Amino acid sequence: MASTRTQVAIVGAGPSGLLLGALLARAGVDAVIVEQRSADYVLGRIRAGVLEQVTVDLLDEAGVSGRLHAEGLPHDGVNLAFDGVLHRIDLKALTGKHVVVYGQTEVTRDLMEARAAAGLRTVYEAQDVAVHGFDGGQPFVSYTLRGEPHMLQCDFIAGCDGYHGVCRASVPAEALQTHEKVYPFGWLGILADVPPVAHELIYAHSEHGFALCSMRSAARSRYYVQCALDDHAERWSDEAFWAELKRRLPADVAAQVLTGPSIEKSIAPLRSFVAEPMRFGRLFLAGDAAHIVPPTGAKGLNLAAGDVGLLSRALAEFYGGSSRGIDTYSERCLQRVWKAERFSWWFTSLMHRFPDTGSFGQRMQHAELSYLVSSEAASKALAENYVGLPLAF
Ligand code: RFL
Ligand code: PHB
Repeated sequence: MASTRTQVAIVGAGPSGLLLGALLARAGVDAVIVEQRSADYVLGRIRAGVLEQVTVDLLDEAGVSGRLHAEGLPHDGVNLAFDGVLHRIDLKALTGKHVVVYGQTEVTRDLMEARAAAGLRTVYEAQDVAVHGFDGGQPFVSYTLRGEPHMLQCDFIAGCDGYHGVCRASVPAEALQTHEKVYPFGWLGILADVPPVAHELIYAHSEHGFALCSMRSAARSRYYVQCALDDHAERWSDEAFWAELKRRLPADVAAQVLTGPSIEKSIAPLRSFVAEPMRFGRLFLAGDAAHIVPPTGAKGLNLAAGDVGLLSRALAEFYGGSSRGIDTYSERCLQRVWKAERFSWWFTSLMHRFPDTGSFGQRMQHAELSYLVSSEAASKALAENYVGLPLAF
């Protein structure tokens, strides 16, 4: 069996694993990433689009933000639509901050390219990845590559392998507390090379269900509509999608939607999930491996970035002689995670049509939406959460 050694073995080359690898490299800590898919497969997943300032700062720190600053779209506001009217929440005026629209695919590509250029090791297409010995002093990751068994010895394992990964699943059940809420709908999303309908995002509440108008660039749009959990993307023609989207938007906005062939169409289920603690001996969980939010608040990727920002500092401190950072990692992450869970759950509950909401529930949603856009205090609470809460470094 081929055996190699590193300081930190990172499982998963999604945004958490790649950003952690970049931050550790900057801090002089050696890390190897083990990913079960190919780089092209990872880049083919269309996901997040909105970056908080905290995430942009971490990408700056990792030295991978050149294209993000050149091509990312800073947004000073976000729109809520209901009762046929668009209401703008002025993020900049309310918080002094903005968000940047730049796709997760691009963040991932930038991180992968910087990693390859720096000659840092990533093992793609690793089979049968397993984590061992993290409750003792000699952890290691085993995997098979092109039929050959491999062993990666390390000081620490970073579980950056997403919700379905092997790391969280390897922790003894009694050491883990999990909290979960599954929502009774999903999001059907499409990507199309047409200019976006508006310069800023539109979150729309309507009697036909939720819709979101987002974008990747001035020429590429990303749209979503709430759909049934048992729906299938193949059942939706492009024409049916555009018609459904327009039905859920204010008429004057719908009239401006430019349509075209979709280049991607998929359904994502909505879930809230937290596993705690986020550390077991020498194994740390980060990003979707530890927590999931429904996408309504655009928090998933940003939480992942925050986790690895804290973890990279904690590990650098450890090699500098202090274990304070790794000892408080889980607690500091979870403080921010639970607040983002609350915001994402609240925003999801407010904006979607629930199958079992009666007329009273619908009136409550309306009253809250109308309060949100007419009270500066309420708008500010939304804006403060949307641009992102601070990290407890
Ligand atoms: P990922 O991206 O799932 O990456 C995990 C990686 O681990 C690999 N892996 C394994 N590798 C080795 N061995 C194993 N046994 C492994 N098992 C899995 C996987 O192949 C993968 O490469 O987790 P990570 O890095 O923690 O990143 C999390 C983000 O991807 C996620 O939170 C966001 O995409 C969520 N999200 C959004 N977040 C935002 O901040 N803003 C948004 O606007 C936003 N929109 C979204 C979203 C997620 C969506 N979907 C589809 C879930 C919109 C959508 C539609
Ligand atoms: C996206 O552009 O994919 C996106 C934007 C905002 C969200 C979720 C997804 O809240």
